[in-house]
Amino acid sequence: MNYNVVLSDEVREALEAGRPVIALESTIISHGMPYPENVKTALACQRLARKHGATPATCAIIGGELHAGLTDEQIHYLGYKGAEVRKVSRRDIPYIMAEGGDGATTVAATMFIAHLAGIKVFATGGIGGVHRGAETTMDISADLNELGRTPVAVVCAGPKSVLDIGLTLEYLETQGVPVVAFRTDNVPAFYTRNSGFKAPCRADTVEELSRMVMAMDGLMMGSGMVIVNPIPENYEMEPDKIDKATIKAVKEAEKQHITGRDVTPFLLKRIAELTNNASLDANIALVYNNVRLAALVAAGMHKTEE
Ligand code: PSU
Ligand code: MN
Repeated sequence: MNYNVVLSDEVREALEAGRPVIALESTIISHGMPYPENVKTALACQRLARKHGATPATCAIIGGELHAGLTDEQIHYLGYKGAEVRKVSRRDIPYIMAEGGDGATTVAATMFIAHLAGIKVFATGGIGGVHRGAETTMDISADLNELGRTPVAVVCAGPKSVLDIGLTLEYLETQGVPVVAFRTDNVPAFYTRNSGFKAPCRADTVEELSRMVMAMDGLMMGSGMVIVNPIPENYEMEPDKIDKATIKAVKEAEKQHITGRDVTPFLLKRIAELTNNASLDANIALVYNNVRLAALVAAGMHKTEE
């Protein structure tokens, strides 16, 4: 077995030269969006990262090996196979490695790979969190514990409304994870810019964010951070519309006894269907927005170091 992360040429060269690199996840490709939009979006994210000064390292497990930096063919493969590819969170890594299998990595598993590779900033759409009803189901994403134990900064558009946002923030506080909102006082809720929950801290410049990541890293805190970046205004969805679709999807999931790793992909798919794919356009726009910010933050860390 190969315990080293397999780096693409571009990622290896950037890391060796000390140039900015950002991680990108792959569950969003296989389970988070339909084909072919998923492949198009993943490739566009990579171009966008480069444009803003960072080398993209899309992470996944291929043939039992951990990868940071994929070829276009590998991205196409994960997107085309979609939900047939196993969704891999931290707990699944040893199994997939031992089997020599393929896996699309969640935020938790991508953070793990990014850290092994020496990558400190990571962009995605939404992180997992504490699900509504977690007081009985105990459904709390492994993403939150990973944030408490792995020093990688994750740029996202806030917890999705399928989650209990208040409990997600409490859990992150317990895990010692900073949640910093970019240019807003409130925690955004993925499709909408304001969840109604006040953010624990706020930053108005990329430089502040870069310095926060450097502090986390320099102090060797051993834990990560969340940068919440609200969806661009022109893509924001109507809270009512998204709430209705969310409540319906959550009820359906309960009724159909959807559990474990299937919950989040089921909810994402149903909400897209119930909103006639308006949620998909919003999802793509917010991911681009996050990739851009992550690239600037990573590049900013290098500037500040000089
Ligand atoms: N939220 C989204 N899109 C996604 C996910 C979450 O809006 O694609 C994916 C991410 O990969 C995240 C994972 O890490 O779902 C969380 O799954 P779970 O709740 O099973 O931990
Ligand atoms: Mn879960």
